[in-house]
Amino acid sequence: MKHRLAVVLVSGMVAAGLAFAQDKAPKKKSGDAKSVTVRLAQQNKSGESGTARLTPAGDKTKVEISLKGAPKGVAQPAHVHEGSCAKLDPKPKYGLENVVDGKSTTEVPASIQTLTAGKLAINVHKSADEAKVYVACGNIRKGGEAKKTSSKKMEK
Ligand SMILES: [Cu+2]
Repeated sequence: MKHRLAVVLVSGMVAAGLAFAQDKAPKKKSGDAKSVTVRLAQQNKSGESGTARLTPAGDKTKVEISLKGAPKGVAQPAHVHEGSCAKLDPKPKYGLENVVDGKSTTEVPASIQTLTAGKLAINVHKSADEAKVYVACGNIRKGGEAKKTSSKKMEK
């Protein structure tokens, strides 16, 4: 009797566990790689803001930065960093072409899945001499928007 109860309990738990696992499963894997646009917000009152467009190019990703308010003729270093704009790892993860007159195009040796899967951010520095000053930054997130949370559960 007691034994049987235990079996029922265990199988119940297994079933629950499976249901839980399946609940988490339907997250689209790699598959359809679409381009992602990252909004670059100004930092340190730079007056520079814009976008970085990430377009899949096979196992690489084309990153196109477009900034408004960038100083004319100044080369501004840009990188992909680990972390978020609020808390950036100062060591660049991937280098990007310098932003000149607000424009920069780079092919980064990482797939768009890789770039959007991790906690990465794109930032632009004021100049080579003043690289410590960040002028714009944007967090790379899937789909570009952080809105569609998976909270299907509905809060009441
Ligand atoms: Cu940087």
